[in-house]
Amino acid sequence: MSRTFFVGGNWKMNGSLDSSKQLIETLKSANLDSNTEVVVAPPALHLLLVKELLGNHQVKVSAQNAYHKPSGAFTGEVSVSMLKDAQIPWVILGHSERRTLFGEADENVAEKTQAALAEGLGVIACVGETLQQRESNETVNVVVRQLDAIADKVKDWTKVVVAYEPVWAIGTGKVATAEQAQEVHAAIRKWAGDKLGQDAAAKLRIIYGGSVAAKNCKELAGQPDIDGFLVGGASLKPEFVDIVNARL
Ligand code: G2H
Repeated sequence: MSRTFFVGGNWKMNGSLDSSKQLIETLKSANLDSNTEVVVAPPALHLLLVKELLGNHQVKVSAQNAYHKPSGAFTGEVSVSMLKDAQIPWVILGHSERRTLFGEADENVAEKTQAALAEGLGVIACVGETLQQRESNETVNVVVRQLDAIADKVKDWTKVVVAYEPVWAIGTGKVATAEQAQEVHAAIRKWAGDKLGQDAAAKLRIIYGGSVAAKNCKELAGQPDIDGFLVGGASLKPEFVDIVNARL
């Protein structure tokens, strides 16, 4: 089963209108592997600018979060319906920074995923364990619990990309080894086979996130169950192009 390689750039809460423009200019002038699906996720305030600058380019735009209710008294939130209205095709949900810093529980991530898919968006659904959980051999249990919560509400996973991001590897420079990542990706695919069926599991894209850089992406990309990356820090640098091209 060949799955289209998927690379997302999660810009997090970084940059300015000017630096966002520059990043898009760099991407537009680069030679990107045409077989890789690429999205960039700027801060919400910059989404429409980035979308307009990209036009019909291969690179598409993603939000970093959204709220599941369509509208109403939810100060500070942007809804999945608003993303649909603005033709933003992707949204990252359940990132560990949302879970840890903003108190999002498995249930919240699941209801957001359900709402985003109902609006026709693609979802990059993030899962991953903390260092303490890894050291107590709970990695697969944690990831399965996070995925089960989504699967309780979502039956069709065609437009879901699962991002496995071990929390201990995020922004720390401590990348999981290719073997560590592959082991968890294989466990996620096994979970998908049991829960969603073998066909859905074979088609499900499972991407890795956590200190991905030009220097480590090729080895990770060579693993059979690693279908791409969610990139934070390095997506703000020209080396993002090398990561997009990891399979070349
Ligand atoms: C993990 C990743 C992007 P970084 O959060 O989602 O960030 O590559 O900086 O570890």
